[in-house]
Amino acid sequence: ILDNLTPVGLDPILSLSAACRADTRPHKVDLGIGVYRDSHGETPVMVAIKMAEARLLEQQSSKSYVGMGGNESFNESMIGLLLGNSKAAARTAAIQTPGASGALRMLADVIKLSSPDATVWLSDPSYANHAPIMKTAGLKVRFYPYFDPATKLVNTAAMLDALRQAGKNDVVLLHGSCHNPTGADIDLETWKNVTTLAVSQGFLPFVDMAYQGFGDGMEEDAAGLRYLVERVESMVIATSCSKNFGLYRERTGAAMVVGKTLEQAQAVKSRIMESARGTYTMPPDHGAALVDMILRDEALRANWMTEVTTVRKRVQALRGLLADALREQSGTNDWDFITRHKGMFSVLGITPEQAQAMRHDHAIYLVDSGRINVAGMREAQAEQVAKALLAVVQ
Ligand code: PLP
Ligand code: TYF
Repeated sequence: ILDNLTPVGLDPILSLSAACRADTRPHKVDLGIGVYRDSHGETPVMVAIKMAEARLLEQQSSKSYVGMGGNESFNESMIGLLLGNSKAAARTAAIQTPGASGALRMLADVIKLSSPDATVWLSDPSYANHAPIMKTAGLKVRFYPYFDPATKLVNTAAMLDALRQAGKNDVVLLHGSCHNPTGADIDLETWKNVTTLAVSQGFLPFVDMAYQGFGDGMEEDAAGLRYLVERVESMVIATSCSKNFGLYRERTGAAMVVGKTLEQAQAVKSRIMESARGTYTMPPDHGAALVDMILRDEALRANWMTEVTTVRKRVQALRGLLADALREQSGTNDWDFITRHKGMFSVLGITPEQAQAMRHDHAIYLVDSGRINVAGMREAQAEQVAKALLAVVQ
């Protein structure tokens, strides 16, 4: 039965990291995979996580199963983190999932179950796994214009124009903040315009929030989502604790359903649990237990918020250093857009060939799409990255 399969290539982003690790040039720089690195080039366990882990080690008395919905206390905490004081929180149900990836798939499954012909609209470009996850769930995928190569910002007019064609059988996926891969976010006015369209055209908004706190702040990054959620009848949300809690490998995230009523949200949640049962059954516990402990403990929460602020400020500072180096070396302001991008990523608008030349000729690893992870660079490497970039675009 297994005779019909030929090997397939690995995930291009993950293979890029492996290629960088194998590169023996001492000056190599890994701007590929979206993982935060500190000024020592490491991805440390956050201090609040270490403290929560110590407490958990002491307090945990059983490793017995938790249940299909995961940790319900965590689910409630995550609704609070994303929706704040929004009234819509009262008609929201959440389920713990293996990362935002698990949430994306579970939500795609219930969309497919409820509306088999639904189309999911993704930004062009979007997170590399969005289309595969939606397609694997059997959904159709379409793209709306998003990134403007001329300004390196969002082409808001083109985006809204396209979304005017989305209707009741459509799902529109939006990045909550810190757009992956481009770094170009929509502003609050555009969130408002998308909200108006969702209400008038009846499409289902689907927000993927993978970097809350990495853009302008924990509350600020949720402002668009919170505007939207109060005004639409229903929507779905996928969220991740991989980046803002540094829990990557613990696979911690949640899927949320905002219904017309709490009963409707809970009914959809029961269908998600049915889908989870037929997929992985139950999510891993460890990461969710830590996140819940941190969000419910004032001191741990304050400690965590401080660390996220440090990370955000450092990435902003790195953007400044890179833009400064590019301005000085090129004698132009052409690269200033880097400081206007949010989160860890920036799409630089270079060609795949130029991205490959960065790797081959300069030992600087970035995705072929021209995306860099700004946090992959150390402060002292900004000049080197700028020099290589200007050399390949010449
Ligand atoms: N969504 C976006 C936009 C992402 O950038 C990522 C990347 O890690 C994910 C989802 C998946 O996150 P997780 O590690 O929680 O599955
Ligand atoms: O876009 C990124 O780099 C992160 C990490 O299959 C990632 O979101 C990359 C590839 C992948 C899963 C996660």
